[in-house]
Amino acid sequence: MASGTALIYDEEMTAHKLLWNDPICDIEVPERLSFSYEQLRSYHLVERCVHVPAREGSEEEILLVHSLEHLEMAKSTQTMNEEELKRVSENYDAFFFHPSTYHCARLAVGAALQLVDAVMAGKVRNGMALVRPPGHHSQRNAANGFCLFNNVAIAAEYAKLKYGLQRILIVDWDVHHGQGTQYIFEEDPSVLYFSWHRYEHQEFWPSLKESDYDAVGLGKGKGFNINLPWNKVGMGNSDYLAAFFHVLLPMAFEFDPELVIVSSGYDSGIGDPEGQMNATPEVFAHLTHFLMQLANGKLCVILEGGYHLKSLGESVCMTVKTLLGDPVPQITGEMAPCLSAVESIQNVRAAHKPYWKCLAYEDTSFLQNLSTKSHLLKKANSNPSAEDESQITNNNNTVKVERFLELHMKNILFPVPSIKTATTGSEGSEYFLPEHVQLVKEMDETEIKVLVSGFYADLVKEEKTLLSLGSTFVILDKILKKEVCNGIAASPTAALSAAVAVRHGVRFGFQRVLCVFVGDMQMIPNTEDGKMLVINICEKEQSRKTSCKHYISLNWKEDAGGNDFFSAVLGFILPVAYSYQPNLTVVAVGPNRNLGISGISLLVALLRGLAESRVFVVIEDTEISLMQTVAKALVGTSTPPFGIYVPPTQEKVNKIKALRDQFQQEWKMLQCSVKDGI
Ligand code: X5A
Ligand code: ZN
Repeated sequence: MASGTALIYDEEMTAHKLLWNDPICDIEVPERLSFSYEQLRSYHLVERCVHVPAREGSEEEILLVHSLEHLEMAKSTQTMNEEELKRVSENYDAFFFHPSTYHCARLAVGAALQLVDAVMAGKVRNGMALVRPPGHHSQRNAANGFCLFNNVAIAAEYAKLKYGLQRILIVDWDVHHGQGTQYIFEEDPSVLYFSWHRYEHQEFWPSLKESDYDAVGLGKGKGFNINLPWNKVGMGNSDYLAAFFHVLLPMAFEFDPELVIVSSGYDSGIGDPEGQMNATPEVFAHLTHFLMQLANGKLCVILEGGYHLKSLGESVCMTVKTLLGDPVPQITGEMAPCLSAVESIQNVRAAHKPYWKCLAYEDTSFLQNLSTKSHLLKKANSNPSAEDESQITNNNNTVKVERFLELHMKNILFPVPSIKTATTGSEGSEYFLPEHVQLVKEMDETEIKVLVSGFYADLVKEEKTLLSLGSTFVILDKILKKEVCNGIAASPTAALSAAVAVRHGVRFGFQRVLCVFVGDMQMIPNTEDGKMLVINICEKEQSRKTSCKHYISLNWKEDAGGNDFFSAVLGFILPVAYSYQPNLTVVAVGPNRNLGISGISLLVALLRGLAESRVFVVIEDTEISLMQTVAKALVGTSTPPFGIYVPPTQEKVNKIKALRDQFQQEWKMLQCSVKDGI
């Protein structure tokens, strides 16, 4: 299994720059690259990555996507004087040529291809390429929006050709629509293209009809182009996360890509003059973490836009840190998507309903408006509401932005434990443990008694039960003291261990502990004080009714031979968990588990996104392969294979929908339609 993170940076790409006055283009500066790299250096991230050199992309490689005329035009600019350069530049919408532009653009293409090679050849697991000029606006025969060659599109075609890939996912989280990429793959079902973008009912550049949610692809490519237009500025962390939970991730898991490429623009981050959005750098850690669960972890991140240097640099660092497997920082702010975001999410889900099984049972009957285009909806929305507040405050938000980034600094500096995962085990168990897992000694009986008597006095009488809690305490303490990030224990009484762990965590001072139970659990902790949220995933209908906000029972029996649990994880469990924002997560796997190994490890891997990756897993099942796979998911430096994804049945989809309806008032990240009263 490949490990390591590639970083590609070549100072030569800073040579491309604007030589004359142009208020549209003057934000695409060389410092975007050098400052991001400096920032990576200052967080000591550079030395933790595998340095991969850039190279010039060959003419042949550029021709995989572009026309010969386009290539020849670009080549001819190398020897032009300023006046000539300016004249050619005027042929395009928002592009500038410099004598070094052609060379830089070839390096940008080559850097992307080097990254694909490093990942596909297994030299590294994932990586990032810092490149200029960017690529996603560039079209077969045209430069556009600061882009000359479409680096990401060429990388995808190259990967198809050289490695015979049949399914590639391109995630474009830049704030602009990568219309160039859309045009290139519009009819190609082997490339799933997802883009969210500032749209404002077609008022924002590039102001194209085909950037709207109903552009789903053409011919054989129908269903493989996903546009999520943002019709308001000020979108934030929860809007982006909701878009991933309810649009991109379900479709991506169903697509099951062999490689994921990110068109990684950070102009969608806070402070950016183009995007005017509010998402903080931490959100990019989460987005990266989600995408790392696809394609066996094969993830190539390639820089596109991003024009607020500080915001850009911090977001790049968040991305690389996450690629390296570091704990995922906690996200701040209220966890509820705004009405306009939910509207867009609902529209794109409805538009894609015919093409994706995970959306097949989507209720669209209430949507008489589906054919109503965005610009018509706009009229209905035009009276000022609370939602416009973000737009208003945005006018003078420099102070706010600086404050956000300052807060963020606290986050990125949280200590990274050198050993991340703790476990106890019998003699010899170190042989089946993945790297970076530390074996710890169990506690002795007296120590345990003292601890337990503090809250479960009755238990102190039962010697055997008591002893079984030894590993729970020892590991949990290491997590609480931040000596390790997370841990795993085998226990003959998983439910009890989990209950004790939760109480211990609350006594330690955690305000919110998320507790996920899988299988038959004899003991459910009392959730009345709101300091814990229990999600009980069991096969049998529970006698206890699921009416309380802090106790949720989810009946699930995974289909044999496939993993359909991802639909419940993305559509329900993660949205609830992200709404709750726990400080600690406890997962207990009891007897008669109703989920397969891949379902459980996917759950654990995704729960690493919460509580700064503080997760304690206790497994009753002594099956070595389950322990091993879950330990791998916890470590974060390798991705366990999640098996074959099977789309959920109608019954399952309806179950998720019913739960969503039941809980979306309490746990707002569940909202993905405006149907009933938001
Ligand atoms: C790569 C990128 C933006 C072009 C904006 C032109 N391009 N107004 O972010
Ligand atoms: Zn952009």
